[in-house]
Amino acid sequence: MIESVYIGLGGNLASHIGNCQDTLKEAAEHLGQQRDIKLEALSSLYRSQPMGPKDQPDYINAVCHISTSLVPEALLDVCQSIESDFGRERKGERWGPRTLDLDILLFGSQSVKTKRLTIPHVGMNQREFVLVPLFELAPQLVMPDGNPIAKWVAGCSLDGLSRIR
Ligand code: A4P
Ligand code: MG
Repeated sequence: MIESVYIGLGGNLASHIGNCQDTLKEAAEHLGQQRDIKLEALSSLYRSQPMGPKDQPDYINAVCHISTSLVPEALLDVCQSIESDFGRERKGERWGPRTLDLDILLFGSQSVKTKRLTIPHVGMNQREFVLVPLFELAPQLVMPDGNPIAKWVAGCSLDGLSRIR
């Protein structure tokens, strides 16, 4: 079965690819080149203030839409291997700076709750740097709680978020 999947991309450190903007665009392209994954769309890039520790650079965030026949755990493996390829180091600090973070936001209408994976992604409804690019790609989307995404976007604070032209 082919599922429609949304992935959140974020980063706030340069990688060997270049600055964060180039890293995110390249990572989305790279994702679309993997077996059984097709990149359907990438949102605009957004600059956002860090959630969590404030002593780190601003983030660049985006959301991409893919279609895939992979199961969720296999897609997570692909995402984590791309994060490593793009210079991601896990230093144990929660919400610390990183070159690339790929979060599986929505996987069709599936809910997943395993040791490695929680889908829908925890906290996505509260994060303007997820909701706004997701709304750009899928303005008619109905969120897992049954509310239209427009309602969530209208309720979130847009302070500290700016679309990069
Ligand atoms: N994991 C569970 N569910 C998922 C999922 N749906 N997608 C597990 C991806 N991974 C999922 O993630 C920790 C573990 O989450 C993984 O091993 C996987 O099995 P990680 O990428 O190693 O660590 P992390 O990203 O630091 O932790 P976490 O809790 O996922 O943080 P978030 O929610 O990703 O937030 N500020 C701004 N402005 N923009 C950002 O993008 N991102 C973060 C990280 C903090 N502050 C930010 C941003
Ligand atoms: Mg993460």
